[in-house]
Amino acid sequence: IANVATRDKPYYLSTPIFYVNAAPHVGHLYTMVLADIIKRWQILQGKKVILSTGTDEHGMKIQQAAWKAGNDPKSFCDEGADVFKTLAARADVSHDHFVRTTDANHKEAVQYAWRLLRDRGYIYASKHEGWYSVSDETFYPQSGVHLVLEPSTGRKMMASIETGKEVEWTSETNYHFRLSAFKSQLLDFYDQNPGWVIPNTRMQDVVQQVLQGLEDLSVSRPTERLSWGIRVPDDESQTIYVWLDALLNYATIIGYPWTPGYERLAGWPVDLHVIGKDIVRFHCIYWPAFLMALDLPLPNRVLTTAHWTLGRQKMAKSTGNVVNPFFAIDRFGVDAMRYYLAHDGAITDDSDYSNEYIIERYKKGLQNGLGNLASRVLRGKSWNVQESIQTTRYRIINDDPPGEFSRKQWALLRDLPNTVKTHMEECQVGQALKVVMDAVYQGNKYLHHAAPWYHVPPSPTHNPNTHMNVPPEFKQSPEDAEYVNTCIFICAETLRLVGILLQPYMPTKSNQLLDMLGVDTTRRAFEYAHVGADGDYGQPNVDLGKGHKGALFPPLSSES
Ligand code: ME8
Repeated sequence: IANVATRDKPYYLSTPIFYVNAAPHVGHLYTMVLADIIKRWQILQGKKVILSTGTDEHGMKIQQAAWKAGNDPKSFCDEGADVFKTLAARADVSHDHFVRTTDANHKEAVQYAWRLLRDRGYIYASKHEGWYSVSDETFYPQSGVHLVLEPSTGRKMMASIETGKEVEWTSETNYHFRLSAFKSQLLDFYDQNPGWVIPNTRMQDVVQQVLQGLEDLSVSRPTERLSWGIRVPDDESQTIYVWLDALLNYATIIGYPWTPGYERLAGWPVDLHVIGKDIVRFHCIYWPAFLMALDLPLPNRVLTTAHWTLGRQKMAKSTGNVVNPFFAIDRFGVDAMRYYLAHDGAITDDSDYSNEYIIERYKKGLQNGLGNLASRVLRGKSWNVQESIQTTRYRIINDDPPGEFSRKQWALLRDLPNTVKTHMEECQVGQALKVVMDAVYQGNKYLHHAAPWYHVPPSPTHNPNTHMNVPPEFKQSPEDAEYVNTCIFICAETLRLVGILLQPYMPTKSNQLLDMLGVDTTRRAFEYAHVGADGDYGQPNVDLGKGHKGALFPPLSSES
């Protein structure tokens, strides 16, 4: 164990596990992609990382959806889980584990946890009475219901004020978890970890909710009402509440219950949960309370994201207001979609999804931004760059390059990796991307203003329009050569740094770019994302002439 304890704990991050009652939409894709970007970022930092995702397969909703589809629940879930797995593969989401709550080891581990909670006195049986809605699968307080007339029949009935669904007075015995006992322990924890929930506004909401008081939580349902789930150990008449079952996935997928002393090696505790803002209460109040009761260390952080809307309405499978993620990937390409989702998907405020925005981002950022800079530097026939590279190659310059424009771009590049790192440490994935893209936009401006083509002798193959001011008898002075070298160096370094930093976002395109630059595959980690870090003075490892010359981001074929 001594040996195990000193080994590094892998960085462990998770997505929620998704309900299989309907097909995935772009909101699910966003969560997966965001988690994958963070995973790849941590790998870039040299960490060992575990990413888990999966499907949430028990409960009334799934049971009913299966019946509706004329399928038995297990086959229905098998098909649903496959669709989410396929989506992860199509989106280049590099998960290490895919948990299914119907997996035998998950079910056994949940029952183990239940027994532990029960034996420690955190679970007790009690009678529960209240207004229950079968379709919402929840109890409502007296203040949450009212008398209405059923629209079709005029029959008087009690219904939920919130959802309009019929409720019935129900009395049942089920098990409760002593959530109320954890109020002060939770508040102490939030107090000691003020940055636990990102963003801070949601952290404050959580604290407020707990301050207002916690009621014990019903954690089982009568099996006659909910049979598609994990049975309560030693009481077949009760089935475990889906959220207790589901939250435990984060532990069961990495081998809970662990041999004491081995949990760190397995990855526990979770470093980061990535979730949508719709499930904050479950992850930030119930989950830490369950873990405290189980005596397990709490997750280090929870990143809660805003939602994607379509026509300003939340994208949700229950309403059918959704975008099919497979179609979107087919149309725009996986890296372009990852780029768009990371760029426009917000943490705090909701984002409205639109194909027009995707096309706009593609044109501005990828085609005219990054793709254009790459082709100007790597295929710079118009300004003779190939000839220049062959004659001067480029040398790594000292950190005081000549000329105002060069100095400005140089300073930008010098700050770039640390600025990106600062944002990523706060899980501001979109902000970090915008900083990288700004380096690209500035790179293009820099090249335009620095205009190295005026310092290169015209060649028979050159485009005369770009050499209008260069007379045929132009002789390149050593200063001209140095100037051109500086420009090529700074632009190539812009591309190299950007290529490294974009790997988490666009794994394929960024590596294609790094191939085009001739950057060795062993020199693509974050430690190389510094100006001049790849090679010694005068001997760059970047080989601009090496890679293939196709356009990195060809025009989108369907722009209408
Ligand atoms: O809640 N925009 O599963 P779920 C952005 N099984 N993200 C969205 C989104 C949207 N419009 N809609 C969904 C569940 N998501 C439970 C979780 S975890 C132990 C159990 C994302 O299929 C977002 O991350 O309803 C949200 O939290 C998740 O999908 C919910 O997926």
